[in-house]
Amino acid sequence: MQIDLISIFPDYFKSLNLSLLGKAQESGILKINIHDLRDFTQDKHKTVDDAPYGGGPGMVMKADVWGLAIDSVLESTKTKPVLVVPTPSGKVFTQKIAQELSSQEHLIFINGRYEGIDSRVVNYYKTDNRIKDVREISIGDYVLAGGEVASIVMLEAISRLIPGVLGNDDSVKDDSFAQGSMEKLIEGPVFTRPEEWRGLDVPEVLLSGDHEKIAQYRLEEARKRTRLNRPDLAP
Ligand code: JAH
Repeated sequence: MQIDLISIFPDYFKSLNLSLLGKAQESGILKINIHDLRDFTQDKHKTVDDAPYGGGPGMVMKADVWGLAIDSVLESTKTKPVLVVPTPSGKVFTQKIAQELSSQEHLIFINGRYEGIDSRVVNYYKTDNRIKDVREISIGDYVLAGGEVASIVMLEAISRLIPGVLGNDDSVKDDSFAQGSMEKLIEGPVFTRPEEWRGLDVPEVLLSGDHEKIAQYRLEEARKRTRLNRPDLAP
């Protein structure tokens, strides 16, 4: 998969060279390109924003600069990318959206700052045949200072679903089991050695070797935790 990210703070994406994502790039499964939006300005002050029409607080990012930046990525590829726009006004990001995006050939993330990007940019690319789809996505009901951190969150969720990216495919299988079954549960508690720590014991059933009992125990714990922390998911 190819991923292009455009931002006025490209250094945010240095973290994508670490861990899972770094390995996926080294192995060639993932090709990540970072672009500095200011490279597409045309004035000597490298202006990326201007006052909002109609007045109001803050600044809006300029459509012309964004248009040149996105076009430059499109001119460098023969693919039809999906354009991902992190915004608090988008549809909420879910595991299902992560799965959909993980099967795409090419994603472009455009990262706004200030009060956001001139709305004509998204409208323009919605009807541009060079783009497969435009997805405006929020990662939750809070406002960030810009889209960069939301892009990193989405990229981590997406890339671990790409075959070969996660070293151990079993943990992805576990996710899809939790997703695919009729009852959607959050995971219960987990334990590792030592058996006793500061007077706290590991639940006996997990040491029993009785896999039937263990599965039963984990299901009940997952249900308890789901009722307590995620009543919205509880049956
Ligand atoms: C803020 C551009 N829900 C996550 C999210 C995503 C993007 C932004 N805020 C929150 C944002 C300012 C400018 C995007």
